[in-house]
Amino acid sequence: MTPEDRFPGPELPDSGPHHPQDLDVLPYGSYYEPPEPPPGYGYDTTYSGYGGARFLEQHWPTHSHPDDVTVQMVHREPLPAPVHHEDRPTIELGPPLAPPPPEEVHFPYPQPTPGEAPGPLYVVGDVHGYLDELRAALHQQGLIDAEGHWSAGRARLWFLGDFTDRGPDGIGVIDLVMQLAAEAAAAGGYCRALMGNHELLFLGAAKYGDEPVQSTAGTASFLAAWRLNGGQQQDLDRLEPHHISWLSRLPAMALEDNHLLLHSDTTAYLEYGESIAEVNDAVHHLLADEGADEWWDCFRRFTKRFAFRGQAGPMAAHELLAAYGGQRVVHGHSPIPYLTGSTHAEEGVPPHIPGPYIYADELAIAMDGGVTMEGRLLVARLPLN
Ligand SMILES: [Mn+2]
Repeated sequence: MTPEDRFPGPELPDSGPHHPQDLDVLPYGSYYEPPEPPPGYGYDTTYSGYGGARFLEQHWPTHSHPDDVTVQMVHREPLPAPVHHEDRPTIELGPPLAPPPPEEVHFPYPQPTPGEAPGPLYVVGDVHGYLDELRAALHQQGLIDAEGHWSAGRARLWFLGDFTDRGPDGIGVIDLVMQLAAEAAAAGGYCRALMGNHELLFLGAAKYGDEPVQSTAGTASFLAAWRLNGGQQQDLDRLEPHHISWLSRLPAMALEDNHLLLHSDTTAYLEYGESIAEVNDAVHHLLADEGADEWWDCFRRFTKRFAFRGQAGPMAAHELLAAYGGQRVVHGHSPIPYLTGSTHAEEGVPPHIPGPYIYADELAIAMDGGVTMEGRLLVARLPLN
């Protein structure tokens, strides 16, 4: 039995009260295929082999001295202890921003001077319309001020995609990210974003609506699939042409400081190109020139997940790193409680998300803290040790 077997099946939007759907579903159950193992590697059917997987625990102290802020590696039961745990390295987080008044918040990044080295690198997991949580998490890391403006100078910030759906204010999230992109660029840093499968789904719902698309498992439509996966009508109502053109041009992947940034934990990227530029060009071309069936196929591929989990996981991560470069894959898309199999620990108890989850023989970092399932919206500074 795999964790997939425990997922609830697809539900119709009007099927009455039900638990929030946290994992994407494709109509007709076509999502529920087990992930394909890389050629030549046995498929791990039990998912019991979480060798070396670990969390990085993020502490948010209530006092405000930056030197006291550390991140400690912790090992959650029942995860096996990693081989090298004698040293408990600590890494510096950004400044603690617990609730001091705005004028007392001090930001570590001076305004740019010419020739200065690049600023620190941050990544943000799936936001899914949770604008308040996003503001809080960015403020906590010193990336925005109390008014929601970029305050991190030359810092580099990457969003890993999935801005809308399930949460209350997806358009507000997109507006904030677009605003920060402009402000960060003016300050000498940058704020950039990857395209997630929910961007494809949202754009598809806006462009193709109820138009039937050819799914491998039958007929579907973007609008129905979007609604099935948490699409919020108020987001669609507020979607404007400048949002669409911004979303349509997001890259699918990027390489920063030896981290391969992806939205989805899948090797399906390899089906779109042999280099990062090829993959991004292919997706842009597809969105600009292709029809609903090709969009759907792309959405379906980038909705796959769990490629880096289990015994074949490290090989899948290595395959992507060998093709595109980098030493670690950093992804969103699959909420950490699903990766660790801890979603059903106790009914009614929010999942415990201490921080980013490092797994697949340390080749992968999961950043989706499951904000849609009362987890946490994670913002982390890279590298994680
Ligand atoms: Mn996703």
